[in-house]
This record gives sequence, structure tokens and C-alpha cells, in this order.
Amino acid sequence: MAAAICTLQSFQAALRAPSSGALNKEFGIPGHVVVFAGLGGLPTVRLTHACGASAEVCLFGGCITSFKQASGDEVLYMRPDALKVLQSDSPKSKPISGGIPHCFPQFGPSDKMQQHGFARNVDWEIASTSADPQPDDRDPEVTLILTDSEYSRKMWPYKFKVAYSVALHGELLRVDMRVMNTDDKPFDFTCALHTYVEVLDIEKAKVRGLKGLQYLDKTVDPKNPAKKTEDREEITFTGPTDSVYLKAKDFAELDVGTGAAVTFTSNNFSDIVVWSPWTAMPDCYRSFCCMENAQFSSPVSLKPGEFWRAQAEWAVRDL
Ligand code: TA6
Repeated sequence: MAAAICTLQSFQAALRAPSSGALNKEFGIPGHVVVFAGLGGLPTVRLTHACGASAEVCLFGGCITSFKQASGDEVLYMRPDALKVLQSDSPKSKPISGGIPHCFPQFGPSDKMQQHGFARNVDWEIASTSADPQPDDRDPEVTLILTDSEYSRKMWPYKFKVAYSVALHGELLRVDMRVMNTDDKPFDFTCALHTYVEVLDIEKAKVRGLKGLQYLDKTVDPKNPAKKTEDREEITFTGPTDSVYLKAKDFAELDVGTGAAVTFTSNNFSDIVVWSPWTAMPDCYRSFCCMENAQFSSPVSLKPGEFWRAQAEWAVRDL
């Protein structure tokens, strides 16, 4: 009986949710922004820059599922287990583990809610789309909104709004995230942009820009991570890696082993996380590295009416 009720509820929710076609009529900008049925048939926004670069953002989880250079080369990585779920009959039964999923309002596990919070498990809405008025070099952009719901308040009893703008500036991918407290009581949160980058081989990947920083090594005991200091100019991978670099600078890069590096430029994120599951994910660990702009070591406290804002940018640099 419970299953029947659940099916009816999801059927009603599906009826309420606007279709990709309807969303495209409302928000599409010919040649720059299109809403289409993406992976798993889920409504997805594709931004296309005049130079040929493109990005796709799935409304489920507000997850950036693709970022391609003008050459057509994909920068991000989608885990095979995520693709399997997306190809199943219930594509929303698990968060999308690939591309750039959100961790919000919590990075990591806790007793209160699932690992990495609920923002990656729910549908975000399109608030607006635009393409910069420069006719020869438009920057296509979409702004998504996530607000509290009965579902979110069960885990995290606060009213909030997250606005997340995703834009292409030539071949550069830019996001701007704002978290607003719309409640009448204060709350704290942590967050991360859990970026999966495709690498030629994890053993050829190198991370630069974190030397001298203190980091939490979560590989042995994630609940009681060891605090260490990074003394390597270039971090290479020879085993499982799960490190939260504290007070990271606004720039770091991941050499993907092909003669190019993905650059991470950010503003107002306190930390950078570097994660490779190594052989715990035997069929895919060689193909990706996660490097994540995060706000973890100093949780953000917002009083009613206050907001927090941070930006991140990714680009590909030839070495
Ligand atoms: O960001 C690294 C991390 O927190 C790891 O500790 C690891 O558990 C990972 O995220 C996995 O995330 P998932 O998407 O599988 O829940």
C-alpha cells in the first residue's frame, strides 16, 4: 500500500513538474540556451558559446553534467554507476555522482542528513536565463534556484534560498552561488562543488597550488582526520586520497596528464578538497580526480536576512 501511495505521489509530482519543452519555450534563447531532456530524460539546460564551448546543467541536483571546450573535448567526468542510475527507470533515485554536484547544506556525513546534504537529491528551478548583449561574444547564463521544502525542513529545519548562476565566458565556465537565510532564526551550513574532472590516468595526474597548506587527511579515519602540512609542490596519486586543504588560495590546478591542466579559480571558498577513491572504485578510479572548492573548515553562519556569496571558475590551460 505504501508503495502504491508513493507511486501516486511521484506521478502527481511528475504531472506538476514542467516538461523540458515547456521550460524551453519559457527560458530558451535560440543559439545560446536550450532546455532539453538530458541524461535520464531529466530537464537539462545547455549553454552554448559562440566559440563552440558548451555546458549542461541538470535541474535534478543543480548538477553541471558536461563542460566541453570549443574542440568538443569534455572536461568533466561522469561515474559509470551514476550513468547506470540515470539510464534506469528511476533516474532520480540517487544523486548524480559526476560532473559538478552540490554538497549543501553539509559537506560530508552527519547524523542529521545523508552524506553531502540534500541539494543534490532534489529538483532546482530555473529562475532566469540570459545571453550577454554583446552580439559577437555572448555569455550564455542560467540561474537556478533551490528553496526549502517539506522534504528539506525534515532534515534541516530552516527556510533558505540558494541562487546558482552558471555561465560560459568563452571557454571558461563560471558559477556564482548565493545562499540566503529567509528564516526568522540563524543557521550554519557547509558546502562544496564536488567537481569530477576526467584525467588520462590518475597516476599521471598532478595537483599544483596547495604547497604549504594544512590539510585534513580523511583516508584512515574520516571522523577523526589527521592534520598534516602539505610539503609537495605537485601532489601525485599512488593510493586512496581524501584531503581537505584548509584556507586554500584562490587558485590551484589539476594537470590531467594529457598536456593540459584544468585551472580552479575561486572567490570566498575557504578550502579545496582532493579525492581519489583509488581501487575502492576499481572500474573507474583511473579516469577521474575530484577537486572541490569547499566551505568546510569554517562553516558559514547566517542570521535572518543575511546571505553568503562565492564564485568559482574552471578553464583548460595548455602546458
Ligand atoms: O569529497 C570527497 C568525499 O567526501 C569522499 O570522502 C567520498 O566519500 C566522496 O566524497 C564520495 O561522495 P559520494 O558522491 O559518493 O557520496
